[in-house]
Amino acid sequence: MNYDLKEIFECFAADGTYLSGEPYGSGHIHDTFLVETRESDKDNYILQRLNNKIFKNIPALQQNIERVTIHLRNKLSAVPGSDIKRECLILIPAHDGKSWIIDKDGNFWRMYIFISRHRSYNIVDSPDKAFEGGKAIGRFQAMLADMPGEPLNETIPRFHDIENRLDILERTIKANPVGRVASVSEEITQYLSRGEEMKTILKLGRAGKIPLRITHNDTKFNNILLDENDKALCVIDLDTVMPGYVHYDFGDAIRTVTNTAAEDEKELSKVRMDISLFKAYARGYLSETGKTLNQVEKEYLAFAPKLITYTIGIRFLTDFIDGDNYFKIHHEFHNLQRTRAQLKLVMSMEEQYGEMQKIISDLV
Ligand code: ADP
Ligand code: GN1
Ligand code: MG
Repeated sequence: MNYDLKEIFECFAADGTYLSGEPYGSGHIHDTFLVETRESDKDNYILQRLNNKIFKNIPALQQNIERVTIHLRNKLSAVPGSDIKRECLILIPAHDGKSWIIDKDGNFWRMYIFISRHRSYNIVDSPDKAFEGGKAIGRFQAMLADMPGEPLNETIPRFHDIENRLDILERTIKANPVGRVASVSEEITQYLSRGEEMKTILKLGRAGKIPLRITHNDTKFNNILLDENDKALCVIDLDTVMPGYVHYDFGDAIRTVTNTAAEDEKELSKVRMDISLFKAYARGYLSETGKTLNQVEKEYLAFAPKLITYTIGIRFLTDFIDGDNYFKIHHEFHNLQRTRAQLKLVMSMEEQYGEMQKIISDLV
């Protein structure tokens, strides 16, 4: 699809003149473009066509992001030497004052300042980077802990609720809309056999042992930008910031930080969890949150990566059976490849679970 990026850019009250616009990044949800401006002393921008099949209420989504980014900006302004434009996302309002526009074809768009001189990684290759990732997410949760006002809108209902994800998988298997079920019977068996154990966090929440906090809910490592020295810079992709358990953020970060291969690695022997990266991330994370988390939250941190890797695996499997309607894919079996790689990673975590528990208990 070709969009008139210049015309869309000009709907926003940006500083600078449109020079060029190109697809950018490797997100699975929105269509993201980098817009460069003509003037070398003006910001560049990230323009996004929002996926409104997935996010059904864009005004509610944008309201969350406005609140969160303003709160973060206020916090950072009080820190001497902070670089606001790079340490927190800044939305550019449209000329009507709203933080999004609808184009003539009914597409929703929003625009952020492009965070300059950042580094973004899909695979993490050193404990130092993992540690910085942990600090970034820990600090993010800590800064949002005192955000005033009503709870945030639930932009995707029951997003990490594993009972919900298992229900959707079972319904999709029954419907078998594109006839793929028979081809994935082994994967279905493997995933379903772990279902009961994965309800642990939900049960702790229901029993009042772990609180709902403001969490990010999509902490894969490419949503954490590092600076030119590979130090934590900014947490991006705020679409799913809403009430959640800290385990969701810890788990998703570990899923991506510790994987020795890509999320969609075809060669499964390359996929495993690197425990040294687990340890480094946990150290960074607990250095920022150790004082706020309760005992039960801490105790179950080691369990969280299995849960979230499993949950994302279930979602890839469901999307494959459903005919690839949710995640962007680049080839026919992409979601299946992702499903298998996540399962392999769950197994690697299961093998190293004892060590993970020991690392956490030594740290807390
Ligand atoms: P998706 O939900 O599709 O993953 P994201 O909001 O994460 O969308 O954006 C996709 C990619 O665009 C990110 O992974 C990152 O590389 C890049 N990106 C997004 N916002 C910014 C920003 N403000 N500055 C620099 N890069 C950004
Ligand atoms: C999506 O938006 P992105 O690409 O950062 C997805 C996450 C998955 C992830 C898997 C809103 O994240 O939940 O964990 O893909 N985001 C949404 O890579 O569904
Ligand atoms: Mg993203």
